[in-house]
Amino acid sequence: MAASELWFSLLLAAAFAGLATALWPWPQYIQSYHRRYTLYPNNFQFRYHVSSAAQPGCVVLDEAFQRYRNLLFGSGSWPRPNLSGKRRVLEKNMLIVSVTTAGCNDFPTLESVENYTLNINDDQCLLQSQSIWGALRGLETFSQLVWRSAEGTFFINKTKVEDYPRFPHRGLLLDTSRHYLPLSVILDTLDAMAYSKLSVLHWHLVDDSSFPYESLAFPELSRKGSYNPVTHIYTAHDVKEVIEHARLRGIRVLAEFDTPGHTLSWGPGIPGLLTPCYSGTEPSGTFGPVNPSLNNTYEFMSTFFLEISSAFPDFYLHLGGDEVDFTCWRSNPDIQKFMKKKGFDDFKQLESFYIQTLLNIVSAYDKGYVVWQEVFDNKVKVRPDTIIQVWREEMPVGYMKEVEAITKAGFRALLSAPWYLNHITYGPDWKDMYAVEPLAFDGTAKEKSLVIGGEACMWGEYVDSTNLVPRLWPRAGAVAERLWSSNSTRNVDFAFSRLSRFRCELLRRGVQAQPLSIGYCEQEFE
Ligand code: CP6
Repeated sequence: MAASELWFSLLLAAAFAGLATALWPWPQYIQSYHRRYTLYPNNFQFRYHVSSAAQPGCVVLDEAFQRYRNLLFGSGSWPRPNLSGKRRVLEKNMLIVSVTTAGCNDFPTLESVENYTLNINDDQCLLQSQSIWGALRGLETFSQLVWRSAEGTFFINKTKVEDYPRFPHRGLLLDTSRHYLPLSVILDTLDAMAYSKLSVLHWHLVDDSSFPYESLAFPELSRKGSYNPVTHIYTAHDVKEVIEHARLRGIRVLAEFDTPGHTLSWGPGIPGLLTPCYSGTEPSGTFGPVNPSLNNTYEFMSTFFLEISSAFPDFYLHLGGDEVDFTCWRSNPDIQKFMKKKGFDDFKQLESFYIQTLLNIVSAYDKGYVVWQEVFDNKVKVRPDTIIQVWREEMPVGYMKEVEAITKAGFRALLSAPWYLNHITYGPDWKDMYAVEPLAFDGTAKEKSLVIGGEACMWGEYVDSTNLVPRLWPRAGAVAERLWSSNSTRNVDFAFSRLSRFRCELLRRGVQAQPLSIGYCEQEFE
């Protein structure tokens, strides 16, 4: 038996012996022991270390302490466990938290340091991190280490964890255009993202089907472009709530306003924005992508993205740029004239002209940007710090070839092609997602360092609030672990046993996660 297999068997044995090694995602380094300590729920406390830079009043951690206290012990009171017999109590029945920098009012960023160490032994129960974001990750790990015996006593084993993410961008894309998702569903999704240490909500807010974002500068957009301008919109207040809920969990909100394609819902609110398509010499009455030949288009985009830049505090905006259909542009005589004037002989050049102008507008607002891979494929001149997101599964080349080309050109890359949660098949499809290796391409160490992570995508054509949650969980967890844990954490049997338990823990926490296979959870019947 190879050493790694032996180690794995030991771990499995430990898991079945009731040792709380069912962590998800698996940490970079962990040592756990049989020795266990009792926790007393009634007076268990989270406490700031005296020398911690963050102290009471730090909202991010104060609120996290409350959440995890509730997740662990609920809000009820517990019978005092009997103190007879020899029993090791968790040192002071407290978790002491210490961070080296405060930053309690900050937003998490791509550069946030999420490292933490957790030490639970005879002398201490201590969570240390550089930043509050690392402390949040460590609190989640702590909550997954606590377990309850059949008699209802809470225990935590002697454990040492040293942990940090493999990739900083661990995203989940939600599409609120094809179907509207109620605010509460988005907030609940952020909770579950935190349970699996995901760090970015990619909010694909608007698309062809509907425009639910209520713009202050252009209220007609949602008035005319949403499914219902009263019930199916996100107000400025809703957006703030999503961003704050995410911040308190160390999650960034990356807003996408996709242009020039995927914009049919913008048309009714902004007359003249979209290209009128022609059949022969007459307008056909249908519309195509944003009209790139008009000054008005760019004036509108300047004002619109000025608003977006301040509504979403993250440094990055997602500007889309995917799947631009040239048929309508080709049919329109004004576009043809504009092409001739500019000397363009190819619609990719026209697309590039539009995107470049838009990128310059957004750059002037001190924002960075993410774009879909076509922007790179069509050779649009972009800023060197642009992030390119790979979504195409095979065509025209394998997605790993695309990552290779992007990083070879010196750009940062995000991988989402292998991670479509909206695609479902019969059976354990999470295993394929789990098996993906984001750095399995020909490249130098420097090129590989340009892969900043990836995203699980939940495109909304066939998904709304009735089926979102079970389709997301626990399958999104497979991507979450691939992006957090070491590339050597890839044993599928070990993952299966932990992910099954994580799914049960999700149920216990109120997330209606679907089963991975036959079996049961104790919690199902509570
Ligand atoms: N919607 C938008 C989509 C997709 C994209 N953009 C998409 C299509 C097919 C696959 C994956 C994603 N549904 N706006 C492309 C990024 Cl396989």
